[in-house]
Amino acid sequence: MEGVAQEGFFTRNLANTDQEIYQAIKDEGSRQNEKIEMIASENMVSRAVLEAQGAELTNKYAEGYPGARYYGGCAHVDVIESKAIERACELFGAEHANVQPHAGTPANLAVYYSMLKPGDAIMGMELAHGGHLSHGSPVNLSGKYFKVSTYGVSPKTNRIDMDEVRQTALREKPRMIIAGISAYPRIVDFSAFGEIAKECNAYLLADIAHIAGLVVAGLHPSPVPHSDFVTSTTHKTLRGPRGGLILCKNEYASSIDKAIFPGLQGGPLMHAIAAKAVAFKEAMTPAFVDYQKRIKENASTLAEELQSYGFDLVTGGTDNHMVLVDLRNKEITGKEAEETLEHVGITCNKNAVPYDPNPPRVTSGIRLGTSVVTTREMGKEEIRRIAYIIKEALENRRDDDKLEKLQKKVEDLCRAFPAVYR
Ligand code: DSN
Repeated sequence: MEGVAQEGFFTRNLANTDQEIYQAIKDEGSRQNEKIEMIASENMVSRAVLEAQGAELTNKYAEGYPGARYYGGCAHVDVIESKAIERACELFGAEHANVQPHAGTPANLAVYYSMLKPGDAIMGMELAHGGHLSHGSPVNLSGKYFKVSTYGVSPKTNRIDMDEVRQTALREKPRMIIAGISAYPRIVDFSAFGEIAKECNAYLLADIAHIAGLVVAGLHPSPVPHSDFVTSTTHKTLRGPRGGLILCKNEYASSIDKAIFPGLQGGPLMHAIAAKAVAFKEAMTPAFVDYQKRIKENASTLAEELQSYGFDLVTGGTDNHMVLVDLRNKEITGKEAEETLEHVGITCNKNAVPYDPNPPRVTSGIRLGTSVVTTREMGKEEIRRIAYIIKEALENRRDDDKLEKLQKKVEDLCRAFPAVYR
């Protein structure tokens, strides 16, 4: 007999259960479809990844690892996590993978926790020059628990200066060096980082959160042969669900696994791990390699077009999926640019440029990425149109009629390249 409280529990859908949340999700789906998404750290997953992420696995506790769990009933989630681990290792040519980190920052914290003690010295890239909060920023746990030194980009080239990295490392003697970026449009020389880490007897952690897809496709040198640890998110160029990943040599496998569980996290999110496994499978295909090539081509086209309109780009161009625009010569702040572009339907983020005179909530730049528009199959022609809209919007930001016309152009583009899950 069905109890009143249970009625429809297994059958009633979200629309009939919770209109407010259902509507907000639908609205977000429409926003994603109707706007041009250029946040460099975002992407759109396949229908298959989305399906795995929303599956019954959300019900399962599975603390521990495949074959060594603290709960019964783990036979099927063991299959899933084992596949995810196997695929991650194959994809990146790694000896060991931990697929449980909930996101990129916990993945980094787990690496620190596995090898370091509070007060140990670490060295990471200056956040204001394109590094990441979890690489030793004073407002992050990594900056509070460790003695941090930083390297930055050269004031002349805006590129990482490997001589400076070496000198700082030899002087500061970090136990761990972090090579990784979140706003840097050029190749990271992991091989040179590896040499420096060896010379000063430091561990090397490479954080490839942004560039993992390019690494898989062979379009950015892999850090795996040069690093003790590699961390990544799974949702940026890699185009999987939101989540984290750690790769390491076998000698560190047990320390890393213990650092994630029981060290830092409790139960793994098995639905997210299933979605990671699906994304890793997708990333093994020639279509994925082709997709990464097109991301890079689109970023290069965007860079060339913006330069032709007189925009200054940090480092003068790009080697990856992102373009960092220095807006100072256009006399507009990053904040104003982000707001203006949002108004016409292009979503991006304000971003500090190296040696930025403006504070982080204002900034002098914007960061633009091409992962999402490339997922929508936009190519060079569409990128040219987007660059034109960006230029026109920023140069006519007080002209409401003009902005309205540009908004229509964005809508036309989005209609021609739909991104709707069915
Ligand atoms: N928030 C990510 C980014 O935008 O680069 C990094 O954590």
